[in-house]
Amino acid sequence: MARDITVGAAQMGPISRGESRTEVVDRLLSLLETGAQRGCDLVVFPELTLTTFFPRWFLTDNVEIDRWFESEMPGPETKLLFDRAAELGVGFSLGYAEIFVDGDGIKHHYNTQILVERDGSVVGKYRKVHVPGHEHDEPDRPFQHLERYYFEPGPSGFEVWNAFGGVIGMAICNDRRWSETYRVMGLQGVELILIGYNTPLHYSPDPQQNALAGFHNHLVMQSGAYQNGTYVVGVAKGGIEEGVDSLAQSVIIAPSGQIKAQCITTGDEIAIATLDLDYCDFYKNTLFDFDRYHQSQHFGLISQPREHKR
Ligand code: CDT
Repeated sequence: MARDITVGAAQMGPISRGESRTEVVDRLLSLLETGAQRGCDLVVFPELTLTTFFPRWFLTDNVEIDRWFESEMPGPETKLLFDRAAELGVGFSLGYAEIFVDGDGIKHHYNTQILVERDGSVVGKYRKVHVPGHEHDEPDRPFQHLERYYFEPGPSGFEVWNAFGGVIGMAICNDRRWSETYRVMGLQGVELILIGYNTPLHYSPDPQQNALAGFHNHLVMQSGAYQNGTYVVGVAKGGIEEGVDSLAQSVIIAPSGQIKAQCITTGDEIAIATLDLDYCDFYKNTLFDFDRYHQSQHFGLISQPREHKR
């Protein structure tokens, strides 16, 4: 019997600097409702979904900085999303800026994504590992990308979770360009990787890459899917946000590397596909049978036994 899951890639259009969390959550609820009406089990939202992409501004006031972050999830404005998702029986994945205070009272700032089950419970949390951009104020750029100023890399690497009847992992934006992102999860038997992104169409360090942004976006996710026998869902915050044009082209990719569904606008839009997770085995048990063919002894990367292996 097929292990089907219907997934929605809930792309967001621009979010202005002045837009409140409540206004954004309204937009998320609308996408969630559409997803539910169209049979989704899981709706995936982009990176830093709840606000504008604030790392484009250099801020120095810690109180002002922390206003862009969530210290609890769900918080007062996001609880509505959790409650409605549980009522509808639809799970979701949400990217947001997280403040975490550790046992020693030290405050950490992460670029985070969570996976929420159909009953509203958080089953997994991932904190972005590959933090791109620059650490210092560079006001001469047309716009800044100060992720390395605001976020520290997540400490836990790439984990997977048993949820939605399959094995699910998460990655965030720049992570998708790195092959080890997929392989580390692939070796844990991942069947569905959820990736949110904010990708400006202008890349200051090397503008000749601008015209290739869409190509590179699909190239890395399609090859990551194929080389690890997994579905990949890539979800953008696209369109012109505060003067910065960002890539849309959200996609749902099969383990064959083929695109199963894609958004066609740069705004709020949901692309939906029903995925048979058992289809991963056509790749996991043949060309990419890691137990049989992967040369783990050379790389120190060991595969985990897979529950669903046939
Ligand atoms: N958000 C994010 O990770 N964006 C990067 C662009 C970085 S350019 C400085 C990406 O890889 O799409």
